[in-house]
Amino acid sequence: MKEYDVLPDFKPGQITFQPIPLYQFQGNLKSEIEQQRLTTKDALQIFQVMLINRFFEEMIIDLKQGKFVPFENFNFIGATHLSIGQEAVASGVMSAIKWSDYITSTHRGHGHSLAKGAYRIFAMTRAEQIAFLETKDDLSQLPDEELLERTMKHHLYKTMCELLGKEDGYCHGRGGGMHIADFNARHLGANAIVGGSYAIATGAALAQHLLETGDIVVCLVGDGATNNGIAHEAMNFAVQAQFGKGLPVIFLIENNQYGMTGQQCNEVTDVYYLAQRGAGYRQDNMHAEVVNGMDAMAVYDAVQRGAEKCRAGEGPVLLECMTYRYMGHSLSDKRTSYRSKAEEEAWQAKDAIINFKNQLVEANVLSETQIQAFEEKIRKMIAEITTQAALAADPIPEQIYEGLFAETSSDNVEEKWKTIQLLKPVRQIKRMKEGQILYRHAVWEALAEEMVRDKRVVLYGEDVADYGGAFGVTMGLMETFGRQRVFNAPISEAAIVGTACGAAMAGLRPVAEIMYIDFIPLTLDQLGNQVAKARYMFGGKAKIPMVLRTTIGGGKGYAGQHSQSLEAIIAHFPGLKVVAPSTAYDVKGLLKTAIRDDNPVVFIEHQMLYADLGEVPEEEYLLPMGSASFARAGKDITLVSYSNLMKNTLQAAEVLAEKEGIQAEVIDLRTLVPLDEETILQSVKRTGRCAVVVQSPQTCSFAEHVAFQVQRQAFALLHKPVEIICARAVPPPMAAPLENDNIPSVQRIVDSVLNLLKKS
Ligand SMILES: Cc1ncc(C[n+]2csc(CCOP(=O)(O)OP(=O)(O)O)c2C)c(N)n1
Repeated sequence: MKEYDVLPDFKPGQITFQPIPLYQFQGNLKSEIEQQRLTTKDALQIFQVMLINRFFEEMIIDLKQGKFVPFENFNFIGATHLSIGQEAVASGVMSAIKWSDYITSTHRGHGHSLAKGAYRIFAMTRAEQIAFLETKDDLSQLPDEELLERTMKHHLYKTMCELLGKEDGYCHGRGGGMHIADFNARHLGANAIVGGSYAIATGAALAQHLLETGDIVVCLVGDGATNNGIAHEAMNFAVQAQFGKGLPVIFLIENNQYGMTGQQCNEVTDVYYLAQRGAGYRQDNMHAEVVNGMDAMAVYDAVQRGAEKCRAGEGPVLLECMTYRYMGHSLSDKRTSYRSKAEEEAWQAKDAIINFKNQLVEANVLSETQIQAFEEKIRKMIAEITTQAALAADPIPEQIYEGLFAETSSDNVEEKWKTIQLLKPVRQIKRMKEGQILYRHAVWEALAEEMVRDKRVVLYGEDVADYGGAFGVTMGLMETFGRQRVFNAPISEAAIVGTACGAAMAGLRPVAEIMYIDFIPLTLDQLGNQVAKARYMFGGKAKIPMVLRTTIGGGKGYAGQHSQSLEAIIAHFPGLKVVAPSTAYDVKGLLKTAIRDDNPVVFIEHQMLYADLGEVPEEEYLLPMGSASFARAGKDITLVSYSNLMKNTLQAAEVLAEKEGIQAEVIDLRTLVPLDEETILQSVKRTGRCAVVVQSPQTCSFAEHVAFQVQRQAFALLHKPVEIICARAVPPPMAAPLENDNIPSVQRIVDSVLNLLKKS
């Protein structure tokens, strides 16, 4: 039951918004040092990081244009987006947060990555620096300054290697410049899907909030990204009243005035300041500000204050840093068709680095000559690491699969993660005769057991709390584990999936729910481009222990948008495991395994299975993913199915045996990815015939995949091509006679098998 009643209240009044400050910072480096908000060491680090960013990217231009040739016939490839002009933002942000805070970044993210890594290094102990260097050299006697320099150089080398697609790169050449991540520095990844990181950052913030780490997340996005749907879903997710004042995340818009070429304020929106949008997300405004993004001090000031708010539990912050990209959108954009020289010159006159140099001199931190020497040293370092990176080893094709799946699971849960306090004792599900319980209760038991075992397991989705989910599966879990661990999500499917990804990468083991598989297309960027790729693309370093539970419908007259069987779309993305159990016993054992797995698992239940009874032992057990089961033995034909259609398939096998004397062997796939090809092939080798029964239309269905594998691997043993028994090529219709015709019935399976055997 909810804590609050929502009562009618029709008093006239007005909705008011708090003012959103513009460019409030009026200090400079000198004043910051005088007020002891910054040391000269801090100032030098900010400057160093800005120079690294600028010179590093100037080197990329030189490489592309052939002005710097590391070796003869060197060829620069890859999509590269430069942030020259925007250095004050990257440097200002990273200087204002702790190294243990997280960031997410964008396709224009070299600067973020270089800066986050640099600040990780500034915070490293000597031992950590030596470990980072991955060298056998004895560095114990190296003076601090030299060790630091060598560590920084290694960071630049690893970054350049990634841009050049080398094995030594941060992501082993799997991601490249647009998808660079550095988990040691808590950089959760750049994102080439504009806006794609909004929910990931929010999920990482959810993890910090629930685990009470005191760390925050900075979600760096471009101005263009703010117009993508996920921006809205994520910002609302982050401010939900059920999280108190909200999650510890700073949404930091790096407004360089253009998307690719779309102009932000006069063309593709009707707001002059994107920070204005913060007002709509919270009763008393999300704290929002517009900041001079050409001034590292102003960025530092705003981010530091924003971070303090987040750490104090005062919820998300929205900062819009006004800046400018000097170069084209990408290396191929000449930028002459959409913006004027006068505009470019006006921004260049505000150059962040020139501005900061003047401030360094004015504050007596460095002299002009010292600045020059400092610059030369960094340029030289970048030239050296570039040649080294260009000559570094490429990844080898024999290792192309490395990094796709984690081989680990949470086999041992540390004492500190065990659930000690429950609001209510865990309900005991009563066994019927022969130890049977409902499929729905088997899911419930798996969830409850895993939540007791590990308090990092949290459950959220639409209506899963008080109501127990649309199908009553999670009923009572909230009363036992509390709202912190079982909570309703807004109707924001993309954010549900994306936040689960971020939360999993940053410490939780979320079980998120998408009510119907029909809503998966709403999540496809998050599921297919983010969740599925985050481990491989980032060099096999991320662990994403999340389960996405969803359900298939059909058979209830719910028609086109609530009855589809879209598992093939999900199985298409390498990096996801996909499970679709058909019995109470399997669903419990597999769900527990999925929750413990360190990979993302899409767990498909079927609404027509929830009320089925099945034997489920009271003792704990796990079932391995990737293992099909023999549901019935036979010698004449192999029938392969999964999920609810296992019932019709088994009944059809029964009819075939009784009425026709045909012995069908029935295989329940249980897991679609990884697919247990071995078990199917074993059977087909005996029977020489195979039919696959699925609830989806044939084209690009999972059945086609199974059929292809069987034909490819057992062609010589087959008497006939594999048959696919499937739905018609129409959206699922509502009327009972049409729906009954659409979903493969027992009779249709029997007829298809007879037909197949007749033809043999
Ligand atoms: C979802 C999506 N749409 C379009 C693109 C193509 N694209 C790449 S970057 C970009 C502009 C993004 O603008 P903004 O978010 O302001 O970032 P900026 O490039 O200015 O740093 C576009 C349209 C994409 N990568 N992803």
